[in-house]
Amino acid sequence: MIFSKVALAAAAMMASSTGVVAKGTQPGSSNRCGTPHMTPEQVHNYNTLASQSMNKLNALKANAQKTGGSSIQKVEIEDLQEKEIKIYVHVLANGTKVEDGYLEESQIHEQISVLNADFSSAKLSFRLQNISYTINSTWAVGDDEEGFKSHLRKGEYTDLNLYFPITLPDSLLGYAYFPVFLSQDQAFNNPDGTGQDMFTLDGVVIRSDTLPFGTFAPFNLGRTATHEIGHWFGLDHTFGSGGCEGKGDMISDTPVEASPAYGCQVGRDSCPNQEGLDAVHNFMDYSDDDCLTEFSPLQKAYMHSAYETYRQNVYGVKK
Ligand SMILES: *[C@@H]1O[C@H](CO)[C@@H](O)[C@H](O)[C@H]1NC(C)=O
Ligand SMILES: *[C@@H]1O[C@H](CO)[C@@H](O)[C@H](O)[C@H]1NC(C)=O
Ligand SMILES: *[C@@H]1O[C@H](CO)[C@@H](O)[C@H](O)[C@H]1NC(C)=O
Ligand SMILES: [Ca+2]
Ligand SMILES: [Ca+2]
Ligand SMILES: [Zn+2]
Repeated sequence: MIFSKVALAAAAMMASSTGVVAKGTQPGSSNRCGTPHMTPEQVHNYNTLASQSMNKLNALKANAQKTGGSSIQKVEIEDLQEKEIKIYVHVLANGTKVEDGYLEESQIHEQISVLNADFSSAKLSFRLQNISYTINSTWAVGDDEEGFKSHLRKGEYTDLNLYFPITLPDSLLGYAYFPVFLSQDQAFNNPDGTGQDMFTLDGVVIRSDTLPFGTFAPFNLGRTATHEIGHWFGLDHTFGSGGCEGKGDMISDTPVEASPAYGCQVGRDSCPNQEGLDAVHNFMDYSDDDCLTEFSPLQKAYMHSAYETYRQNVYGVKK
């Protein structure tokens, strides 16, 4: 497996229609997310990028302290250049009734509002470009991923496509793809026109009942989208690939966490020998929607770096 799919699962192992299997989940356990492990190459690239973001942030902090002015929080915000991301929404329904997954536009606007609120402190905002509605009983249950994406994907690699089927295979809540060096990966992975087209697959797929006012409590406040879009911006889970040793999520201001936190376990300390309590309120953990409230300063800086590096500098690929 070259490319990992980032998946948010209610339970069980997942195998997507493209044959990508996310590892790290245990069958039968209640896992909010069927996490991929990044490929060794991705870990290397992402780790380098995270160090660069951190150095930049530290330099700014040092400078701010010298000039005696702003607080760390303020510097971090001031440093980031506001980015507006275009969103294309694709509703995959089984008919034209609400119970067929034919979402009301107001519910989609509410989801975009949640995203704008959750990402505002990161200086990232979202603008809804268009909504498409497709009635297809296969796509409405999240099957034939390559089929619906090759029909529906819009915009450039800088733009975010959100697909809302009624449900997903294997009890998934959603999944996304980490950004990649697009032209490089296509050349590598697709030498004779076979393999995955990472431009087409790029985007986020989410069960539509996880949207605000959806029925999938306690995951119905729209935070599945926030979490998955965090992956789309290159963030790993706060617990990385698990355990108290190793690189974790490669983000130095999130405490090392041994395993996902569920519910809202405030005060949890899964790695007592490592500094800090688990970041159970972090959008990149697995807590219930109403417990997820924040990104860390370095995660915010990192999302900008990854977006600039992977999404705004695509050479030789124009679709
Ligand atoms: C889709 O609609 C058909 C009837 O039109 C129905 O038999 C089927 O159960 C529906 N599927 C879902 C997932 O709602
Ligand atoms: C919006 O999407 C619909 C459905 O796919 C399409 O017919 C329409 O042309 C799109 N409009 C814009 C402005 O992209
Ligand atoms: C509906 O999905 C099927 C199966 O993926 C696909 O073959 C078909 O073209 C789709 N229909 C439409 C109208 O897009
Ligand atoms: Ca960390
Ligand atoms: Ca700890
Ligand atoms: Zn995830």
